[in-house]
Amino acid sequence: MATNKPTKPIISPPLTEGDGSVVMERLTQKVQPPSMYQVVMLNDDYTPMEFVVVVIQEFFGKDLEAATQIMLKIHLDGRGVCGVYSKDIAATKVDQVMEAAHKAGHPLQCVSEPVDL
Ligand code: TYC
Repeated sequence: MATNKPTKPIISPPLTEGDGSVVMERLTQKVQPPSMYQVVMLNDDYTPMEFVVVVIQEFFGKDLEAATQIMLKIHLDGRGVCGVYSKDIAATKVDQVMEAAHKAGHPLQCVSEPVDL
């Protein structure tokens, strides 16, 4: 992991004073929001446009029009974001797309990457 983000408050051990009294020190730290990952699909010269559109509809919950726009963006720019998820869900989406592409005999590639905040 690139950053070390504490997510829980830290409570230091009690400090005992000379007179027997006890001082508790609470060091609060901000809880970070969960990091999010974008699923990026990559262009290639062989996967049919229709297959990409169906995959985007099926695994990213887009309608035909939105899926077509995303596919065309990938075709023109080389890559495009299909959705943003928690790390685990993004990894599952990548696996699902790669498996569907492999089964259909297409070289379609898909990756997940952290969204920079
Ligand atoms: N470039 C492909 C073609 O011309 C279509 C394509 C679009 C492939 C998006 C992959 O992620 C992709 N058939």
